[in-house]
Amino acid sequence: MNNIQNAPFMVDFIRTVTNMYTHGWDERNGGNVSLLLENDELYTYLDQDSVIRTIPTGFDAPELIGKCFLVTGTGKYFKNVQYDPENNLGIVRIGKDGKTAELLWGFCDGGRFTSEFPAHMMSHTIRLGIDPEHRVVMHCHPCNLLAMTFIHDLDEREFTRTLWRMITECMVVFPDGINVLPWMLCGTNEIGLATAEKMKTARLVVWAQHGIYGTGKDLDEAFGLIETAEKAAEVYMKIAHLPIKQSITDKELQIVADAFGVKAREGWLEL
Ligand code: 2HA
Ligand code: ZN
Repeated sequence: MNNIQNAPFMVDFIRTVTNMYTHGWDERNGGNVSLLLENDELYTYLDQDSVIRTIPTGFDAPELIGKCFLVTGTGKYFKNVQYDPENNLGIVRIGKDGKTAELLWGFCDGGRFTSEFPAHMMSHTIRLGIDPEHRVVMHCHPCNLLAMTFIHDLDEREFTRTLWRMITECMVVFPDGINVLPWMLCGTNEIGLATAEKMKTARLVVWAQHGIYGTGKDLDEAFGLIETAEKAAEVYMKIAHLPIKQSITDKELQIVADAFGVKAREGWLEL
């Protein structure tokens, strides 16, 4: 068996959550990430028959049976992951009943996966149905996006159009836009279902007064989506209270979309 701590997916995951921490997106135990692994690759590092323990998930995910995820632990701090991955992270496989997670590695102090596991697994299910290359669900608390949910209309079309206008390349990075959930209690199946529903039409979902979810085919893509949206929100928070002299028009946003070969969310530009 190869040493799992050297696995490319492990190295990439640890670098990513460390980077999220240093960006200030994950105070204390804030944030959570899950990465769908390739079983063939994973089983060169782990014995697939050695289940450390089973953990009930509290929901049913028949589409994910047999799939394995590297996921952050509940109550764990992103800042500590790089120093003790086996305690702060875990690899779980969704069991044959669709309702149990089989721990294959990690959570070595008896811990378990993130409290947002329902939102992660339900979002994986939806995104995989849309894009078979989908692999990552990422949640964090970036300051400017959060701040924006206090002062901006939460209508997702208006929220997105504001962000599209803040940096020319936003249209290229998230042409599908950003969906928005009103404030809801976190860590529940209800917010998981609501998040997954929003994932049907966008790879970014804001939780008002809480944070954001990003998804993608790899860790860089999910990170880059959040990074770009957060940068745009930062520009907005710097200018929202100032007189605006000029901006990017919807016509110009369409020119960007055409130039980069992307399609803006249907009906979201006023042309
Ligand atoms: O505790 O971010 O949403 C981790 C979270 C919950
Ligand atoms: Zn959170």
